[in-house]
Amino acid sequence: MVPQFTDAERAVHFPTDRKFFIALKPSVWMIIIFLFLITVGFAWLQYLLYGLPVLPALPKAPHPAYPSGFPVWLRLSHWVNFFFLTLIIRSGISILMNHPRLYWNNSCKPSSAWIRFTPLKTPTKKYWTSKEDARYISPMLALPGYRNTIGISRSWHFLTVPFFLLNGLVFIFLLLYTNQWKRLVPGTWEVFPNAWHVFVHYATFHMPAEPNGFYAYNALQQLAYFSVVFILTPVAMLTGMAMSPAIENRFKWFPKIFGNRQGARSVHFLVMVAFVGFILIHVLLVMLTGFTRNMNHITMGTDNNSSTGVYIGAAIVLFVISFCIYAHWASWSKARKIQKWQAAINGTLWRYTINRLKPTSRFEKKDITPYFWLNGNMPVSEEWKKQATEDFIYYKLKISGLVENPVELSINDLKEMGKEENITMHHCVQGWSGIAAWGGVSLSKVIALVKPRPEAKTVVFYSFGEGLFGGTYYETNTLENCLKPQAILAWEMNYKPLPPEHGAPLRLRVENQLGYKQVKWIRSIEFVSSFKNIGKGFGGKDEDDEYFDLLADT
Ligand SMILES: Nc1nc2c(c(=O)[nH]1)N[C@H]1C(S)=C(S)[C@@H](COP(=O)(O)O)O[C@H]1N2
Ligand SMILES: [Mo]
Repeated sequence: MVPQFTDAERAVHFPTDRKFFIALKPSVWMIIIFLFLITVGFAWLQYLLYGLPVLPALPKAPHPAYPSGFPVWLRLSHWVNFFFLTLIIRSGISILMNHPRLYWNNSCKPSSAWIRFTPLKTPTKKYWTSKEDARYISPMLALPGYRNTIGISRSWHFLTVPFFLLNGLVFIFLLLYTNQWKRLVPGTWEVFPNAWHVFVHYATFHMPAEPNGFYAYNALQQLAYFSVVFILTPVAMLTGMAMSPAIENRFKWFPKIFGNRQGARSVHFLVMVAFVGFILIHVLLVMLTGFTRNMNHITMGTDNNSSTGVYIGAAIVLFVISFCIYAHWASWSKARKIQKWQAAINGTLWRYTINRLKPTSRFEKKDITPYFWLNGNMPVSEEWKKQATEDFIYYKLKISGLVENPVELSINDLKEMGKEENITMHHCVQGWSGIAAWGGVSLSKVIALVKPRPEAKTVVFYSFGEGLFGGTYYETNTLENCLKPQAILAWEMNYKPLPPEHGAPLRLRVENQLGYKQVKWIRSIEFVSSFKNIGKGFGGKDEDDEYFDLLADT
């Protein structure tokens, strides 16, 4: 079921090489083998030397110290959670494949990746963009799948996250409000040795004696559920937030909880792997330990062997699968709606919270990363090429639109206005980052010079280069955002003239925004009342053509 792609879309989204590929660094293999040996290996050793450990008896009937049965809110939130988690994981996989490499360092040099989902260890092409580097993923596995679909996959991811969170908060609140928390929160440190003893059973292919899950869980089960609710989910949230430029620019310490932005991204991925691992084992054990009874627990809230629970469970799973098929269809037929919904919900949330704080974070010289990925098609325009051969001495930046004083400025004119220097982190929407020193004129000075009229609310930056599907690359920013201290027009990168591949002669830096706002090869600037009449009207080339986040003013 390949959507009706045009030829250009097909070339981008459905490349000829669609093989799934995964490679880990040897040191990562060593860690996995080591972890396997100290868990499964020791379990076997203990079993062979001392036999199976004895497990404490757990109640099989109502017990005053344990909650009894599963109230309706708990059953509901369990399935609501399943629904949103499915969407979050599937869209997350799509996002991951847009930059199919994970690192522990901010430099993101391809060869430093600890895991990659592309056969290309080190790209050999001189101008190799991160959009070219993206990999295909089957829509059976990911939402919406295919290649270079980050706009739509992010829309799904962020549309579902607030509901997933809300459901989780209601769940935790009711858990604590009732005595159901006793199911998940261990009452004694004995839970650790007991969990190990249960693990020795599983690892050596013995089923431990079953408590009745209606009243109590075994120690390993309890620890697993506890970790999912109280460790995995919060870590997923924190690592997700640590990747955001809006947060990093207000709270520089935040990504450092995980080392750096890439550490956060790697941990975010590992949390996903843990979730998937948990779901697989959880479902398997539900099946192996009295499937019909267990299904009645979690659907009907009854503790018997009638087949109703299995039917309801199957119906819910069918519903979730149907929704995934619908979401696949909607990703192509209703992409604009999904993009707008996402912006309406999260844009509003952000506007009232983080956006009110001033972006400030700056880095130091020692933080500058030796590697900096490239993105965007190099300009093919003759005008730019000619100017490039002349070192841009005849270049004139045209500033027009709703201003009192339209101007044409050479790079020298701009230099005379004074230089601002910023060492900042670049956050590409696809996942990579880099830290560089940028030198250029503060946008607020340029704005003061041209004197925008009161109707001017938005600033458009037009490039010499083209977008992924052709046509002039442009992005807009609110006038307000352009007045923030970190907004500069840069002609220097790392204390040297801006190299052609990074946007010579002039590029935008607005560090509280994602990478796609940092227009390279700027040809002209226009002040307008709204971005609605520019391009397709969504605020930028990537928003127009690739459904990127509509967040004009973070
Ligand atoms: N003209 C133009 N500017 C652009 C792009 C583009 O495609 N065309 N891509 C953007 C994106 S998505 C990123 S991540 C940054 C990358 O900047 P770099 O190549 O200097 O790393 O440029 C931004 N500016
Ligand atoms: Mo990007």
